[in-house]
Amino acid sequence: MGIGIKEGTRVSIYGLGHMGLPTAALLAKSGLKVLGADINPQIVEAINKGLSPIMEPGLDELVGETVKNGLLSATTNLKAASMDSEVHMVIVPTPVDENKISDLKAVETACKSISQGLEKSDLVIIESTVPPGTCSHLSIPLLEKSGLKAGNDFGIAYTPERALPNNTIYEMTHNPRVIGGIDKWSVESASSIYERITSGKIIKVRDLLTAEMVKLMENTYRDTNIALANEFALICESLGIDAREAIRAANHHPRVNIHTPGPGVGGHCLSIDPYFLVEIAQKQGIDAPLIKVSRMVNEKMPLEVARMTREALEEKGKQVESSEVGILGVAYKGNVADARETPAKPLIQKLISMGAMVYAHDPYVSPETVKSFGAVPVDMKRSLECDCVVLVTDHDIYRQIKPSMIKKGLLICTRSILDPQPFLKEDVTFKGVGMS
Ligand code: SAJ
Repeated sequence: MGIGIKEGTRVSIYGLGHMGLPTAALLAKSGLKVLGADINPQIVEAINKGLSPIMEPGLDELVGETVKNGLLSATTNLKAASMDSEVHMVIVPTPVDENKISDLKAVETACKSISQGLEKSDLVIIESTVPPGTCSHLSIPLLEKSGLKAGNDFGIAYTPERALPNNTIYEMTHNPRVIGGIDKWSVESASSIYERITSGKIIKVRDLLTAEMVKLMENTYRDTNIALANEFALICESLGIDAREAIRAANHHPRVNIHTPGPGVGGHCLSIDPYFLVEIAQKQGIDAPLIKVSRMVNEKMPLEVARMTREALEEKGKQVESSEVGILGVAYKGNVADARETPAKPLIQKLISMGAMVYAHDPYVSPETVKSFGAVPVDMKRSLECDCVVLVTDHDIYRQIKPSMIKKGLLICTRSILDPQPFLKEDVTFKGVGMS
């Protein structure tokens, strides 16, 4: 069975989101004919007009160029996409449900559609983050409903996506790729695809299971280390230590890399992926206390910020019940428009439950999303006029905040983007995660 990835090889990509669309556009730019398949007609329509529905630097141009030259197009007909391609890539979201169990419905739908058009010598690549074992226990059985046998008739590889939102194009074209497959042919074929778009090293691991595990280790490593930084911050706050100063000093140690304390961990990845490991550990009869507790520490941070806000208002002789709180930033991290799993949401809801009137500004996130969290969407000036200003997201725009802009003299800064000194000199109360 031999599929040389040659000019004219047709690729279908299931899921045209933050990772799928950049991957599709980059593969089209490399000369492959790419058919994107998504269940959302608005996304498909925008792409076929040469527009990117995703806000990501450089993506609009890439989509426009590749749609114009006919190498990239999109459809809502997943079965047709499968029938019209030799390489099938699954890059769909894999959230967790209310019990923190993986919801793999999108992967199932994509694999069922692919099996309807799968042919001998085709290659299937799964990129979606999944619990280890998903390729073997879910994807392959669904793909084999085509009557073809994985490994004998078609290839399957797993390669986790690692591009950082807001720097996706650069990371996708430079980051190393980890690839595991059902057999050598699958790994080599998948490698020849990614070598077209990344100059990064291709790291081949022994099998699908190992590659699935690598992705979860990466993001769980970060989540647990952020939890450690947050726990340090709470201890430092109780002792009157500036945790950021202590962390900066500690990180001079050649083998120490303490992460940055913050208001909590958001995003579609770090706040979700660790639960996939907890899930598989439980299935294997193994406990995973560190991973679970780290998630609890990070999920508790928005409530700690609400506590800091209440305490700071009380020190000023005000009650949170009758105060206005101005939130700066609701996106899950700086300079992105993504508010998925953002810590701003539980923070806003907690402040409202305490009786505060909550206003929120974010230059990237829609007023509708802000309203859906329960806050009043306002401009930056209005947020800065509130009894207590809480900086939640490290958008660059907030680096220009001056003490005189904090009208009521109280700022809770949960990110390391402002130097406290100028505010303290101007009698602005400056508190924050890790700062007392
Ligand atoms: N955060 C902190 N302190 C830190 C670092 C981050 O509080 O020291 C917060 C951020 O503000 C944000 C959250 O954690 O709310 C996650 O931010 P992130 O930048 O660490 O992660 P993501 O979700 O934007 O992207 C991660 C990346 N994974 C790793 O860095 C190992 C990216 O490479 C992955 O592709 C992505 O998850 C994913 O797709 O899984």
